[in-house]
This record gives sequence, structure tokens and C-alpha cells, in this order.
Amino acid sequence: MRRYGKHTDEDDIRSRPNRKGNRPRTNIRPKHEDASEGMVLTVDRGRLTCLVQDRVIMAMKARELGRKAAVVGDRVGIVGDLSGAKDTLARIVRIEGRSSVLRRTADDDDPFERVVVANADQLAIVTALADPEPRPRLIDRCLVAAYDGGLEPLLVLTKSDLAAPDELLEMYGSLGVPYVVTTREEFVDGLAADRVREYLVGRTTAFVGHSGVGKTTLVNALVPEEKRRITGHVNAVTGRGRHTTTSALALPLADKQGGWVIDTPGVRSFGLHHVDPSRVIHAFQDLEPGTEGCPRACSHDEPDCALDTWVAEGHADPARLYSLRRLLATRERREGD
Ligand SMILES: Nc1nc2c(ncn2[C@@H]2O[C@H](COP(=O)(O)OP(=O)(O)OP(=O)(O)O)[C@@H](O)[C@H]2O)c(=O)[nH]1
Ligand SMILES: [Mg+2]
Ligand SMILES: [Zn+2]
Repeated sequence: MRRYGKHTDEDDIRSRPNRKGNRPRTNIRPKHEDASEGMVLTVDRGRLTCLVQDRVIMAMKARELGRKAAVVGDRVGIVGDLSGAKDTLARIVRIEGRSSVLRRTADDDDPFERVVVANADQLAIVTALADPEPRPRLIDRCLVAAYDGGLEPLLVLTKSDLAAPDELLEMYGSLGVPYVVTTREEFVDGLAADRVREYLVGRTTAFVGHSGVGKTTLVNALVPEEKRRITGHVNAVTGRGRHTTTSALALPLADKQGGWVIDTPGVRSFGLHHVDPSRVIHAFQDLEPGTEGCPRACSHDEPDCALDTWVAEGHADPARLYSLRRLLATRERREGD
């Protein structure tokens, strides 16, 4: 798996001077060597639902963590009452280093980053083939975010009972992104879940996409018992009488090899303000050798880029270069295009 370590600790404020600096340090920061390991399943207004061994417990962040936020998918150290009994509240005293961070901004010119999930190694980009209409620009943006954040992408095309997937698959074929297509009937006989599960075992997969594309339908079909066990409060009924997910929720896959699925609220956009386009080329390993002749700091989308000649010489498929450039230009384009 690709790892981009630079992202992991920028919200850590431990190195800042302590304003209440006259108290002895050891009292403020006990070592908590006895803390139990847990995983954050969901976050709701400062209350974190965590899985510790096989117990679902509620916890809050210890004050000593300062502004550092724990997000869904985080591995944490927890102390206090870990019985999971009603009305108990444990304390999160440590957030472990993250292997990946999926983040987005509301808009490309909005510098405020939201961390969607931590420690996911796969991004399932869920797109309905109709109702709502597929928006390729959003798929491209999710792909860029995945490549930037060190997650492997997986295309999940839902509602194939309403429209055929051919056009979209043609568009994404040259990217070589794995995909699965699901249809309503398959949710009844469990076939959809079985087929999608193959891509999920042993990995942590975050499901993202527009509202109404079927993320929760799929997650519920994949982990019905865990969903019931862990939550009853995640789905809120909106004014329009529709169930819409309001916070991210991680659920363990019932499988020998393990694995996690993380449902997330629908997004209207996937801002890429934080993304460094130069990382996108790493997802195109067949093209990367061709960048040796590029000028310094080449964007790979400019007249002097060596990739044009290299591809024209037959070293790689021109469709791949086209796809790379489409993704590189994705920040400059509006999502509705
Ligand atoms: N026709 C059809 N409808 C589907 C399919 N999968 C899901 N739906 C319907 O699509 C609607 C939205 O599904 P959800 O699973 O709630 O969508 P979501 O992506 O979780 O939406 P948000 O939580 O708002 O982001 C529901 O009415 C589902 O029954 C499918 O394969 N075919
Ligand atoms: Mg949902
Ligand atoms: Zn170049």
C-alpha cells in the first residue's frame, strides 16, 4: 500500500507551549500505558462510539489531547469504564498514527479541510447509474482524492436495474480502476453483497458518493447484524421522509480475514483544495517512467511535458495519458461539467 506519511500529524499540537505551564507535567500527562486499544466507529457531537475488543463503548476525548480530533477509523487508546454498560463514558487518551487520511474541502477554494476517515486503504466510489444521474466529474475528483490520500479506488456502480453501465465503464476503462455493478434484485437474494464483499475482505473501505446513490443500502446488506448491534441512532429521517446518513459509521465485516466498511454521508461536492496534483502521477505507474525527460516540477499537463513524445513512441497507451490529464485538470473544472 502506498503511504504518504506527511499527512499524519499536522493536527497534533503537543509541541505548542503549555499555557498553564506552572503545573508539573507528569500530573497533566500521565503515560496511560494501561490504555486499551480501540477503534472509533462513529462520532456524534463529541461522543465517540468505539469498539474495544468486542465491546461497543461510548467515550469522549480526554482534555489533554487538546484540539487533536479523533475521527472514524482512528485507532485510539482508551481508559476508564470499558464495560460498555449504559451511561458509562470512557476517555480517549491517545490517537495512534494514521496509515492514511481521506480528506476533502467543501470547495476547491475553501481551505477548510474535513477529514472524512482515517486508516482506510480503499475508497469505494459509489455512483448510481440513474436516480441520481452519474456525475463523472465527481468520480474523477474522488479518484484524485484517493490517489492523493494513499487509498486504492474501487468503482461501485449501483442501480443497474435503472440504466446500463456501458458508457461509464468505457470512460473509466483506461484508468484500470476495479469496479462492481449492482442491481436492486440482487439485494433480495444477497448476490450484490456477496459480489462486493470479495473486494472488501481484509481491507478498510470507505464508501463515498452523492446522496441517494445507495451507499447505506449496500453497507446494510454487507453487515446487517453488526449494523443492528452497533447503532440505532445513525439514520435520521429528513423532512422529505428519506433516510439519509448524517455521520460516518465504521462496521466490521464478519469474515475470517477481517475488514471494515465505512458508510459516510452523501456529498454534494468533493473539494480538492488540499491536493497536490504532483502525486496523481504515482497512480499511473505505466506512465511514470516517461516523466524522466520532463522539465523540473512538470505538471504533466503542459507543452514541454515529455509524456507526449514518450507515449507517441509507443511506450504506453495514449488513452492512459488522456485519463491522467483529465484527472490533473479536474481541479480547474466545475463538478457539474
Ligand atoms: N432501483 C434501485 N434503487 C436502489 C438501489 N440501491 C439503493 N436503492 C434506493 O436508493 C435510495 C437511496 O439509498 P441509500 O442507500 O439510502 O443511499 P445513500 O447513498 O446511503 O444516501 P445518503 O445517506 O443520503 O448519502 C433508497 O430508496 C434505496 O432503496 C438499486 O440497486 N436499485
Ligand atoms: Mg446513506
Ligand atoms: Zn511532464
